[in-house]
Amino acid sequence: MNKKIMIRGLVWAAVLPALMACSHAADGPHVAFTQPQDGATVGQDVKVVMDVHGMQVHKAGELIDGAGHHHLIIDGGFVPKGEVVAKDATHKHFGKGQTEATIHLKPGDHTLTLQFADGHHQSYGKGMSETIHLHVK
Ligand SMILES: [Cu+2]
Repeated sequence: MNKKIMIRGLVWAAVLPALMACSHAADGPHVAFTQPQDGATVGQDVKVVMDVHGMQVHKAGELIDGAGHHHLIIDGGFVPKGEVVAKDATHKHFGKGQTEATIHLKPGDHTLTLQFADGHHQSYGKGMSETIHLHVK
């Protein structure tokens, strides 16, 4: 009996990471929110986990082919390719190469856009962005 339950637990431990893996259909480089999920209801302090596929995360400063860093844009949408991402209260840069952050949002409905940009903060465009909708309690 106990053994059966243990085995069931082991099966879940093996299956869960696969279920949580990136569900993007895109073959090319792209970014994705690991957390939170699109459409989620969250508290005002939101833990965000940012992922990139097909490119490398590198700290800001120098231009490196195939590398860049994450940005979060609150209620703004993606930044067109080549444009420098603004730096203000609603445009957050993760120029140290961070892939996790906690941001504060006011109650209500918001969009959160993950935008990858190069070492000079020049956007890689819509194809390297993802926008999700959040409801903040
Ligand atoms: Cu930047």
